Amino acid sequence: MKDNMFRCLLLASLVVCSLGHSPKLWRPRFNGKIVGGEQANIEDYPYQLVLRRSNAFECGAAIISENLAITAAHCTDGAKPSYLTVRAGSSIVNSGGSIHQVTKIHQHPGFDIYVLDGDISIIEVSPPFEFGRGVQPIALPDSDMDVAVGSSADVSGWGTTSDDGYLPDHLRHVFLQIIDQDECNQAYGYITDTMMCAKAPGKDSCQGDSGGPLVQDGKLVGIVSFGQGCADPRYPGVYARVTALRDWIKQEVGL
Ligand code: 4AZ
Repeated sequence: MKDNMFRCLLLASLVVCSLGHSPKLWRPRFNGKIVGGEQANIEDYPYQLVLRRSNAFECGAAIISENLAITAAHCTDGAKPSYLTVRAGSSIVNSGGSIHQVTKIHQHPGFDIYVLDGDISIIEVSPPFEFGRGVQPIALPDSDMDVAVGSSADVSGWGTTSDDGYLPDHLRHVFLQIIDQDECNQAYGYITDTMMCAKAPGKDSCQGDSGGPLVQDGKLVGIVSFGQGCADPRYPGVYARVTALRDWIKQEVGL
């Protein structure tokens, strides 16, 4: 009897302990998307790049001219250009398209690694992109473009399909709504003028989408920057606000 009780206790603690070790097992999972999005074809997102560091998937990026792309500063921070390459013209993260060496990094001088203020880098690549059906630049917005609260924007990438989830092989995208700056700051407390927030129920960018494009009306309005978790209704996704960084881009590379 005692023996049996001991066995029960042992079993119970094993169950409790293993639960304690894998709490994520019990978290709701969103169904296989960027988070909550769908598969996308590179021909519909021809500006989308894979940014690789030492040949491993690192981040997203977006083509802005024949030899320039934009990504997040936190994706290039501390890297030598020679460590970085981009893949253009492929829906698949690890194959196809063309590979281009990064030759120079223009990291925003105001980039702050702690709060991710000014989270933008322009990268120069060689050889230049060969524009075609799956390889095209995305237009930059004017600095006075109105990115209205409640308006829709399209984010794409090869990031995880749930918080701490799997990295998909195939490009995905999802539509989000731009949200009010004060509302976003209420969630985080350190939202600056170079940031912008977007969300939608059950939808978000996620780990690995960083550096990738958020597009509205054919213009690059945001760069995936950070978020607390993914698709958590309390925490919108945060993007570098390209309109606020527009003058720096012009000054830095003349575009
Ligand atoms: C990341 O770690 C990341 N939900 C990017 C975007 C978001 C969260 C995390 C936004 O790359």
